[in-house]
Amino acid sequence: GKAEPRPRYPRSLPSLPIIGSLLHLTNNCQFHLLLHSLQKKYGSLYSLQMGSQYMVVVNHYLHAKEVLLKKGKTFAGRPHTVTTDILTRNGKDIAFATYSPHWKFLRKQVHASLSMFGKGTLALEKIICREAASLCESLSSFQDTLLDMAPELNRAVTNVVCSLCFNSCYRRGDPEFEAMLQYNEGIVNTVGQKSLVDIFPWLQVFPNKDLALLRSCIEVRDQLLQKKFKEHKKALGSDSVNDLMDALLRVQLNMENNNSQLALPLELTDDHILMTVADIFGAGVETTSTVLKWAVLYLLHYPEVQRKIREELDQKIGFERHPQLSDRQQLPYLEATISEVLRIRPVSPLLLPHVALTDTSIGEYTIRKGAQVLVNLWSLHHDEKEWDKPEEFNPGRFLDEEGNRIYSPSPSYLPFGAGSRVCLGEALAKMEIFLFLAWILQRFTLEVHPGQPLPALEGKFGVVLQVQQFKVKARLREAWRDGV
Ligand code: HEM
Ligand code: PLO
Repeated sequence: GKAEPRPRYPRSLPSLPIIGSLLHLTNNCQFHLLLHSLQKKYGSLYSLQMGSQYMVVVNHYLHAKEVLLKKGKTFAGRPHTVTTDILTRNGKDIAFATYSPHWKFLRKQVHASLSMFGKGTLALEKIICREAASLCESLSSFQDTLLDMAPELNRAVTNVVCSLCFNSCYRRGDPEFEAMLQYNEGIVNTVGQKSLVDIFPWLQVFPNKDLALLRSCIEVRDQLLQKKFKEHKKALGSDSVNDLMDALLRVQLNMENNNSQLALPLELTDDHILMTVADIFGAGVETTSTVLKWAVLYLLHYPEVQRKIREELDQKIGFERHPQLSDRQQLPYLEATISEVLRIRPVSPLLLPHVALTDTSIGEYTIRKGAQVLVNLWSLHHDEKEWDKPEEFNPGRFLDEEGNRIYSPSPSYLPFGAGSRVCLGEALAKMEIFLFLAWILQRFTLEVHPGQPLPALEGKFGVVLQVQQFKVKARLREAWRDGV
């Protein structure tokens, strides 16, 4: 008779010695770079064993698209990890929740609210421009001194998502804002797969400094969320839906009233609302501010790029009015620069881990149910067959010969992921990055002191690819001096 074809599994790294070196390397090496370099020896698709977890690493865009798009639903699971379970009350959010009818429903609701507050109205553009104006004001008050822009950028993006989620915003020095910055930093530094407890869950029983820090940060976050939640619940009687929290509370109310009409017995608990808002809030702040910091750092390293953006701004907008969203079409070089920043330093170099929900395959390889899949976006964005000199920062690669913007010169480019887990904030993030950079560069020249060494371009791998701290001088341009 005919024999069953034998399953072919991805080539696997020798497990014991590698575990040893992985654990050793993740502390000071960059996990995504390590996984990128392992391709040389093991090919673009390989597997490794992390503690008890079997992981498949995808480094080529064709495999990535199979996982995210063609078989997006099959690979829409997320792993349980110790730290994200603590962060999200066992996956009651969107980003870290595995596939379920609940997740699907919640994602749909949030998507709908975000587009309602976003594209549908001019309100969001107004909010971003209000924060851009305040950011520029702060920058000019620090004029000619070396400044760490991170807290200023952070406040600007925080206020945008704060308006979106809670219909409120913070002034500089507000203690609640300072507390938020602090707990966010703590969470970013402790959550995610690099921490050992996520590889060896049994380590949890031992006292763990990171875990204790994570817990205390989450406690501060929860108090803040709870306060907002109470305020919103109290005000829900009035008809207006002003923000994401209102919108979700309204959905909850409607569901309680006509649950019998729903096809599935879904419920939207208070925990789901809190964790989802926390997700959007955290994602909204951490990602956008990280991209802005990367953009500023690259503009310092490549002053000719900065000069070209300013020339484009001077030509198309001038000094009589502020940049607005409708200028995006007219500023292809700025748009290309943003695309290039997202290519060369992807915010999320390994996306978030995906999990196979059934037995399936990638290419010719068999993948078993429960396998974790890491899509190495870094490898996609630095593939030498797809990108000419991938480590070179060159916005021109996103432009055609006339300098008009082309969408993407290579299919090996997915800064926001793709498919059923694609980023929910892509439109919002792009609006913010565009407007903040346009406002800043219309008014300021960003520089470091002559002779001062430039901050390094290496990132620090974590739940986002972080920039190391650096200082800049924002010099007000000629046309804006003397109160013009
Ligand atoms: C997920 C990128 C900004 C909300 C993701 C993923 C990536 C990503 C790569 C993971 C996709 C996957 O696992 O396959 C980015 C980048 C941003 C950005 C590069 C900024 C330039 C934002 C903003 C928000 C947001 C501003 C909030 C409004 C989310 C959410 C998820 C997500 C909720 C989880 C989706 C899911 O698991 O179903 N993002 N993001 N992101 N992003 Fe973003
Ligand atoms: C950032 C710190 C917050 O306190 C909590 C939080 C929530 C959602 C996370 C975000 C953090 C980091 C960036 C993440 C986002 C969900 C999607 C996004 C992981 C941990 C990306 C880039 O995938």
